[in-house]
Amino acid sequence: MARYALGLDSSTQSLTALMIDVDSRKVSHEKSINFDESLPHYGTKSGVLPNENPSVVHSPPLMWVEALDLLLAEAAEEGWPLSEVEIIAGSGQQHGTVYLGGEVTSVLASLDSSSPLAPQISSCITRSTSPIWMDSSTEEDCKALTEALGGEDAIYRSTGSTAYERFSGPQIRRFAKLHPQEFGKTQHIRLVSSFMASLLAGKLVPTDHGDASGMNLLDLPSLSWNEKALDECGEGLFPKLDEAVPSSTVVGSLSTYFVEKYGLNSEAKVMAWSGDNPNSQVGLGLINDGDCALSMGTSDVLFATIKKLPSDGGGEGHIFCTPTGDFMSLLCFSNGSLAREAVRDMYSLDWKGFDEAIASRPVGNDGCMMLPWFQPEIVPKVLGAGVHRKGMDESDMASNCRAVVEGQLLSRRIHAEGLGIHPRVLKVTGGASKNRQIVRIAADVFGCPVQEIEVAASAALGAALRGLHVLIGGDLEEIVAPFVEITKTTDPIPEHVEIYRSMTESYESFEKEHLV
Ligand code: ADP
Ligand code: XUL
Repeated sequence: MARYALGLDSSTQSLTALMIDVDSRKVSHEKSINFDESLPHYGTKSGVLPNENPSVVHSPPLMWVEALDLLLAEAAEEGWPLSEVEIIAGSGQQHGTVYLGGEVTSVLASLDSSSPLAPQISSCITRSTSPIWMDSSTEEDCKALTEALGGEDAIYRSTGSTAYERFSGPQIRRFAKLHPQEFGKTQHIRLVSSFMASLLAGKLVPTDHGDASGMNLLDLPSLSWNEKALDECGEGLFPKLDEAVPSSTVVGSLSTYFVEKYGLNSEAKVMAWSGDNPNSQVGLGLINDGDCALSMGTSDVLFATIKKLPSDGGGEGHIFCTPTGDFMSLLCFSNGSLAREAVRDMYSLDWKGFDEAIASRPVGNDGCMMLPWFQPEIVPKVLGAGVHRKGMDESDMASNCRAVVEGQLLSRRIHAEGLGIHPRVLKVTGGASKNRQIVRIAADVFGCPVQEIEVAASAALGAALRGLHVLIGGDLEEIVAPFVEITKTTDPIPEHVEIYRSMTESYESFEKEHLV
């Protein structure tokens, strides 16, 4: 009989399932359902509910519940060997919160497999919609929390991030202040990850350290809740949250609901779920200290595994606990592909034309530079969009094409180094990692080899790999390696590295000049 590890990923727009065959160590099955398309009755667009206030971004938690039923029903119908699944782990979009009444304990313990899941859970939900990571309505709450913890530096040192609007602590505070009655009825709060894991286990299960680090509530040095932060975000918050646990914790066995309904294995273990970024740390194979990846999608995200909490960091980016029991730094740059596209489109180019324009200019662009803040930037914090140029103007097509890419990558390196990240090798993924010029400049700016990697669903894969590791034990790096395919390596060219090193200081000053 074969054995399988199942990884699920409840993301903003979809729910994905991915199975690994334990013996062949290969991905055997994978499928996704898109919320808007498959569950149109919730009225979401790209997984979120329309709202006239653009800073309020919520999703219906029952949609995530129904998606779980639907995905497993489709997998069973397609003949997935669900009875041979030995472990289930998962991943959730980070920061989103689900609010539950006291009856959830008995409801979860007695789920009826002859009826659908969502209506059974519905009576337990005390806040009908869940704020998610795209919500930015909690500016006031962030200020109050920062003050309560003793300022920006103090909150960063304790929770790994300064107060962010989308983080769960400020979100909980806003709910407690605006809707004290509903908050009073709420006896349990879970993140998307721990809510979904609770459905599978048929009981409330704790949030893992990885996802709990996206709340501004967990004290990372001690891995326990920061009591001052809890007090500030809502009365009696501790029992509502429960203690957070290491991501490798097996939190229970599978609820009979899923065994009876979909023929899943009654012996299957349920692991703590984690956030999508901590799961991707495993799915991208960033296991060792300093392992680093740059994902160049809509935004550019730089992840690095670190064994020790940085003593300093200037409050930029986030530090999250990882499933491997280490930490990761995450820097999110909002001006990623959209900024590159904006420059490309300014000159009506396609990507080929954009590359030719870059190639026509010398490395270092003769000192021409751009701060490509086409929209507000997260790192460094720039609230008002604005593009700044040095040594060139907008009419110079080729210089602008080279300057946007060089500027972005210099900025990635400067801010990564600010967090103590000096990659030996940089893995790149995402749409823009297919671009030869961008990859060449990345290798020369970072002064290290750049490896292009092919991973489809890194969060679901990371979850399944966490499960596999618990099943078979051994060295995680060895287990993960065959799943992360390196398609090409680009080595740095020493003369180019030198040029970028000598440009760094002037780029940094240029950036500082325009930060208020
Ligand atoms: P996401 O996961 O955020 O949707 P993807 O990783 O799929 O993003 O990447 C999509 C982005 O990749 C697009 O916005 C596009 O600008 C960029 N992209 C695609 N091909 C190229 C290319 N040849 N050169 C540079 N950027 C590219
Ligand atoms: C990370 C973040 C996003 C969500 C998206 O801090 O907000 O990456 O996790 O799923």
